Amino acid sequence: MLPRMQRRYFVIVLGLFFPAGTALGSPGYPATIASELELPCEPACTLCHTRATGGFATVNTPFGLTVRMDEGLTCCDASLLPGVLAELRQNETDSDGDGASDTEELEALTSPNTEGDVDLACEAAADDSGCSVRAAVGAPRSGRAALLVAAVFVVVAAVRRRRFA
Ligand SMILES: [Ca+2]
Repeated sequence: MLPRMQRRYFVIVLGLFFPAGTALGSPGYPATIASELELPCEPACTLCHTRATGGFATVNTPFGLTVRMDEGLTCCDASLLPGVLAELRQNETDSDGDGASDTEELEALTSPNTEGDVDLACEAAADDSGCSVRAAVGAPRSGRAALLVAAVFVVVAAVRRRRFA
């Protein structure tokens, strides 16, 4: 068990890397949807998220609310998506209420969030991260690495100062 002071520094360091509201994980949600429904591109994060970069607490589009509230899909486990998509297909779920089911719309590359034949925002795969990951690692990786090094120095300095005080 870390002494109280060291625990405090440890929590501070964790906070630097994982600020409040950061969701980790969800790799491959867009890719899984594309592969399960045999789409030629990956749906943009805005299929489920209200922000183009995705992220925690932004799954509030009609389709996002369906998969989150009705199907119980949460962060970070893309292996759940095939079952969710199968259930949406079986139930002919229609999140935007336009008469075309969500899976029909996705397969036709139209948005299940907007009535009518509005094009689905779909993009070539840029990486295999999920929308939550994209938001969580918004800072350049080199910047995060520099932050890690700085944080380690702060903790080491604090522990040494305490030890030799
Ligand atoms: Ca629809």
